[in-house]
Amino acid sequence: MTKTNLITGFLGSGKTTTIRHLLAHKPADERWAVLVNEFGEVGVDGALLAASGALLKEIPGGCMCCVNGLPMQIGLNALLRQGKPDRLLIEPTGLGHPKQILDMLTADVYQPWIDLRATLALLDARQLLEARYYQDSNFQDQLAAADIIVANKIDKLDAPAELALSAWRQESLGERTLIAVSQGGVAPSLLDTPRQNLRDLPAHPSHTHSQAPASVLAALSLPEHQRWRRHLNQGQGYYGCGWVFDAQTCFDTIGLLEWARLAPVERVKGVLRIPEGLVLINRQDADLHIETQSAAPPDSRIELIHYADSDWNALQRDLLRLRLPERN
Ligand SMILES: Nc1nc2c(ncn2[C@@H]2O[C@H](COP(=O)(O)OP(=O)(O)OP(=O)(O)O)[C@@H](O)[C@H]2O)c(=O)[nH]1
Ligand SMILES: [Mg+2]
Repeated sequence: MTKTNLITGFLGSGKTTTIRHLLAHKPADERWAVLVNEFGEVGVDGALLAASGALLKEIPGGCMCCVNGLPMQIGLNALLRQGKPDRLLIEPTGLGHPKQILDMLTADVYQPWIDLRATLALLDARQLLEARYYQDSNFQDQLAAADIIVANKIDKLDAPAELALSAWRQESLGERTLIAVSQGGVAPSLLDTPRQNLRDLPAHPSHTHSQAPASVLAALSLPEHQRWRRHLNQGQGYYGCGWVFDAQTCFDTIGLLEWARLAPVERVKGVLRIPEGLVLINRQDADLHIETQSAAPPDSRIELIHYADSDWNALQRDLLRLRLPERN
């Protein structure tokens, strides 16, 4: 049986950062797998996790609790049967609700395969101060479903956020554990905590995505001779726009970083080719994280997500201008 944990938390709260930390600190003799599902069509978290060496399966384009869970079941079956991992970490989209996923993981069919352990919910306590977050049913359900609350980004907490966290703790934590960390610094041993939180969560039948189910399964690759492609997505009150560019497209590093820093959206994540190799860009509001690596990526991809529809054409025009002329 594969020990399995759900790593939930709202958009940009630090799920992928936590999974990267856990993978970097896992027992050396264990084989771990990650199933990651993203709101955007373009799938960037997989690229962020690619260097970790874990067995990886991505489900972009909506949330895996929808479309009868079919994409998730296919991904899950492939990982469990082919990979036979010792541990599986599942990162659902930050804009998804956990009930269907937990129901699926505890269904009879998975009993011989999955040993479900504690669910962790990442929380950026600054979001407890903003109605747009704390009134969001996904935000609430993710916290309600968790066995362990991981208050991440403590380096960023000011006095009001600390007060909000302490009030939330008194009102809502109950018997559960809360740990405060930065950069997802969770000890792997915490993953073995048994599941304790068996409360019945509300389902959200009205939850829909703009994409047809079939598109969720469609391989996201560029047709031959096409240099780039854009993908729009919408659901859960959020709007996303992602671009994929072919392997030859290379971007001006400084211009690209400025574009990513200033784009008037809540979330930016991408893995793109630059003259030096590749750049990983990960921005949640003003939290910007950049890493460079020397190997060129198989393609360039970037996703923007915002709580309102945005002028994607203007953003696209500026992004396209940052492509460097090709050297022969
Ligand atoms: N300052 C600070 N930034 C952090 C911390 N943890 C994560 N971040 C940053 O927060 C942003 C989002 O982190 P991710 O780990 O990608 O968040 P996520 O929950 O996986 O995001 P989605 O998958 O898009 O929902 C990135 O820019 C991270 O570098 C932290 O402890 N402190
Ligand atoms: Mg993520």
